[in-house]
Amino acid sequence: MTVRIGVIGTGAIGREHIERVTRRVSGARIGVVTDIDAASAEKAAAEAGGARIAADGAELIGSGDVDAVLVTSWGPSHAEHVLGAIAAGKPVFCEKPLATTAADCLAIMAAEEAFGRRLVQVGFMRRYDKGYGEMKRIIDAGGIGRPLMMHCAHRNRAVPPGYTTEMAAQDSGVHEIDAARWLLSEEIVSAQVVMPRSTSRRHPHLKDPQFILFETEGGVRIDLEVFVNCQYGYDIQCETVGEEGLLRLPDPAHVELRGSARVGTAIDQEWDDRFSAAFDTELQAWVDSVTAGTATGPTAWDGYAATAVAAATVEAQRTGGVVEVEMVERPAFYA
Ligand code: NAD
Ligand code: ISE
Repeated sequence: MTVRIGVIGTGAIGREHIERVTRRVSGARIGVVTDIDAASAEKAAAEAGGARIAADGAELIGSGDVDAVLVTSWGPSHAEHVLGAIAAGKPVFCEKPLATTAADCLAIMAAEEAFGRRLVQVGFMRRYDKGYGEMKRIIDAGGIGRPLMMHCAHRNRAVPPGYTTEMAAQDSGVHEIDAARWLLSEEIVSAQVVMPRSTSRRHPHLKDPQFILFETEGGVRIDLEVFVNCQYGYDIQCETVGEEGLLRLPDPAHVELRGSARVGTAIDQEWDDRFSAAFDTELQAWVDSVTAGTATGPTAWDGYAATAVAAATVEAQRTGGVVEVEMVERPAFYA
């Protein structure tokens, strides 16, 4: 069976995923695309080897020639498309965030539960990165004993003018929120944000960098530096300290260059370089799960939890205090 995928949103990551499905993922092809920007949809349709263009997300979801839906539009539109796919009984992969409000995430969870089986996979690709995967296996096997602390950094070379202070939590830090929950198998219960002085290399409205401090239900402390105008590259760091050892996320392998009295390796410049292999694995896993008829990977609950923690973090940016995360109890459906 070849899964016929419909893509909603043909911007940066939409086009990346179209390319990946067309060239590197097996068992699927891009059948239909749509975007509110007609020129972007046309370009993407051509790149997909002649995909059909649907008028909008609703038409695409309802089409008989779409088996599964890939949502890569702007965050605020995700809930509408994901709810539409669930109503049509079609598997849906949604880029992060699942939705921009906890209420919308809860509506998605309720719809999926009413449907009776999982249809949603959320695009937290770090779970498919080799280094994060090894960290998870070792922590789960007790290789560093009981985890106590986690030190993380999320550095982007630069961000566009539309990037806001809140996005440090909602758009960038949300990856660490999911990774920490997943690595530690614990929920995050509070957030606090400390603002160092800002870099002069930022857009004037933006507070950058930021230190975010999280606490899990079991008392693990996580510090996260989000620095989205660091200038030198795309740099993701994660260190987990346990009672009997420490795990450090490996830097991506690059050849070592010796010359001019120095030794060094390249630093990836953008997220799509750093996590390219993880994205490939993630989308292959999604296609395989669609073929098998059993959803896998990050769930709507994971999407909800990440959005709830990001919301508390945004509140903490405003108040400067420790803000408790407001979350419902995990439904048995997502156990
Ligand atoms: P983008 O602005 O480049 O592209 C978004 C596209 O969606 C645009 O072409 C826009 O016209 C289209 N669009 C918006 N609303 C639409 C709607 N209702 N119907 C159809 N098309 C619509 O943004 P992007 O960088 O590609 O990000 C898209 C999503 O992917 C965001 O949620 C973002 O957080 C996520 N993302 C994830 C990662 C990751 O590392 N996993 C990286 C980048 C972006
Ligand atoms: C972007 O949306 C992503 O998800 C990238 O992975 C992240 O590094 C970047 O900061 C976000 O803007």
